[in-house]
Amino acid sequence: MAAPLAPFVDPLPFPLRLIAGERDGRLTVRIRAGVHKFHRDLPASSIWGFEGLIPGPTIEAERAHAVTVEWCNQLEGPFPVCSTVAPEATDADGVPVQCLPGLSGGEPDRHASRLIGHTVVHLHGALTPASYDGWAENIFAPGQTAVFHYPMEQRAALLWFHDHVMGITKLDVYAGLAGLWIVRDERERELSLPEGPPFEVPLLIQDRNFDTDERGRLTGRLVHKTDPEVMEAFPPFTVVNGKVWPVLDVQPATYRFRVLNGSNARTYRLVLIHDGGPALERIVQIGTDHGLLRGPVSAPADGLVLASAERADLLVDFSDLAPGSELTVLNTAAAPFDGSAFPAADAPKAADLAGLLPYPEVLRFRVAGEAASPISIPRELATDFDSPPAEALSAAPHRMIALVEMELEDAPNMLTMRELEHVADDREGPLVTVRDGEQTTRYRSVAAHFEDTTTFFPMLGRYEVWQLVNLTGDTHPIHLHLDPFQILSRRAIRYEIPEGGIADRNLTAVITLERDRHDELDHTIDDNERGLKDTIRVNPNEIVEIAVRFTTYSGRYMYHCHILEHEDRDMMRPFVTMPPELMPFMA
Ligand SMILES: [Cu+2]
Repeated sequence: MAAPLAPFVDPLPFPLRLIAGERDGRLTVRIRAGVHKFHRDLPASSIWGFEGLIPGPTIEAERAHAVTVEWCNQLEGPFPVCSTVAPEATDADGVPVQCLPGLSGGEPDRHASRLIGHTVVHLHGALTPASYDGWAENIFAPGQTAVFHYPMEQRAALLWFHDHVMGITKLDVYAGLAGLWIVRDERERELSLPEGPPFEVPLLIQDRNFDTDERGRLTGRLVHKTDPEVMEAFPPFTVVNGKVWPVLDVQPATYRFRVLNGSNARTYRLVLIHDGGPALERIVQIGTDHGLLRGPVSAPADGLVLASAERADLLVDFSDLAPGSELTVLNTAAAPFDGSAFPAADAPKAADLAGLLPYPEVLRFRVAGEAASPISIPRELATDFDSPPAEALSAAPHRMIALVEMELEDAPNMLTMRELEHVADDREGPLVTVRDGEQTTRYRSVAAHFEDTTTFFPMLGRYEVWQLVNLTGDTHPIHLHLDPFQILSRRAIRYEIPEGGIADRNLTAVITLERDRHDELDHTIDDNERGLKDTIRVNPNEIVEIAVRFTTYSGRYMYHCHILEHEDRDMMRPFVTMPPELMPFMA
């Protein structure tokens, strides 16, 4: 399908830098309406942004140097995004409407058009006291200010801050309320990694759609469009640092890319193409969500997968390339993503309307200018973490969470996370039965919706094992607030859910820990997932086990799917971290 915008004509913008150390750790960030040009040939778009910018400014902080941010809500309506549900999933030519600009016959959602700018800011990946974590219901109105204190007692990593308002995160983030936050530390400096421009380049990848006028021309007005069959928005235009399909001139040198998938729902599988074929060997990944891996790893053979909110710290070597060389980053992940493979060699043919991927283009690099010496990559990177000790895990409480999708008539499907409680063998009623070899364990569902009773009270300092079992057809990136975690296992399951087994709160299912014969996924853990993560992909027909140890701060936090349309409806739950001394007093 011919693109209505020319790719690779806008230079990649670098977000404005706000270096906390130059301002005594005290920052003021105004949250306000603005205008932004997403592409040379698009009219300016109305947006909401931190400092009125897309992306918001990148805040750079030092480990153990606290940062206080005064978040000043100066938003004002009208809400800049037209939100709509198209009446049909495809147009008269059979093209999925989500691949097309415009409203596709949908009515603008009148509730969305009346939003006036309530917000709350969450710093994703930060070890933050609960009162500054951006609880989804602690909303501040236009004219109100929140002063949040971030201790920054954490290792170097790429974090990001974004709106987190109950029920409308998908709209507020889509309107532009997102920015990057980099924590730096001495370990990274010992490794002589590039810091700042030109060789350290943040890449915030998102997808956006725009309205059209009566003649079919793009107007620049942001459109969040879903359809009766797909409740997530998968817009056709990939936007990097605020530009559709930009181009970056690079010197023949090694670059450090700090990559974040900040899309509402889309998962990317990024493949670097040079001379018509994959050039993944040029990429070395050194860090993940919470910073450095123990050692550098190669890109996965199919390409680098990043679901919403996942990050990658990459070194890419252009040092041997002649001026004029061009390399292109393509996305091969169909949407909604279900973990299916796609060979990197086929990336130039990845366009797939049925997979809501009309344009695989992401970004182009054009080699120009002076050669600089390549970086030698140390074999040992992080030295400050190990796998969770076996004795800690054997004593760890286990928590089982089932991800389920309930189909509804005349309303978008509802996704929930069912917290499951172990019950005795003679228990009757709607139960989840898990068969693992000879062992059978039964559970009942004790919570499903955000407002249901809190059932998770992790004790500070103690390891816990969380088991996330996916009973839906799509991959869900599950994010825990507060501390990072490590993945322990990813295993195939098969399951049966009887007719009516997914009720509003109850759940009936039989889960067997063995591969379904129709299941083609390999359920492996990628090398780049063996670091400190805060968001983990849980693929269909899969159970993922993670080990988490909450530290430092007691209070009420959230965990949720980071597909924003899922988080808003209703894949989010609270947990309360508790100091050990107070546990005996819990009823
Ligand atoms: Cu989800």
